[in-house]
Amino acid sequence: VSIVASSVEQSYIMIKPDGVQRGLVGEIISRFEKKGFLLKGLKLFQCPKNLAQEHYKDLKDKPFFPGLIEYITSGPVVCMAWEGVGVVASARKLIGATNPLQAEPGTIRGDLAVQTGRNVVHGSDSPDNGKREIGCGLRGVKCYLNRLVKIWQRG
Ligand code: FUP
Repeated sequence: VSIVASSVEQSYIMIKPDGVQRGLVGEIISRFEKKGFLLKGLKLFQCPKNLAQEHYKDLKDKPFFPGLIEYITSGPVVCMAWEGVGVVASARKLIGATNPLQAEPGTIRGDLAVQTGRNVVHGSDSPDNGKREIGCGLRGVKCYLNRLVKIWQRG
């Protein structure tokens, strides 16, 4: 991945059900925090089938699509919006190759996973998909955060 972005972007990062079940939430969040990106939204969420299909709509004709939807809906996921300059491409470097056996050591998948179908985390592949996927996975979260800020400001 070559990183040429110079503008502030948002990437949708989702810890998949295997990452949550294996207790890797803190480890994964920590890698994005240490890198220096900003966590803008987060929720623990049991993804319904129709939303999983919408999130992965570009892959709907692939033979692995039904198995992918079953996996993503098999337990809660952690949906996050991370913000920063070049975050979309950088997050994909931090995450590593789709097949964890080909992912470099030091990447999340390279260090923590072995199977493509259980690769613990998702990251948007473009700034436009970042916006679209945050709209899918974090629907409702932004206005919830804004409400909380208002409540805090009121004291
Ligand atoms: P990535 O962007 O690295 O998550 O990879 P893709 O968007 O190509 O694939 C999305 C998900 O589909 C992967 F995380 C796992 C699943 N997949 C398979 O199960 N088999 C494949 O051959 C390719 C992808």
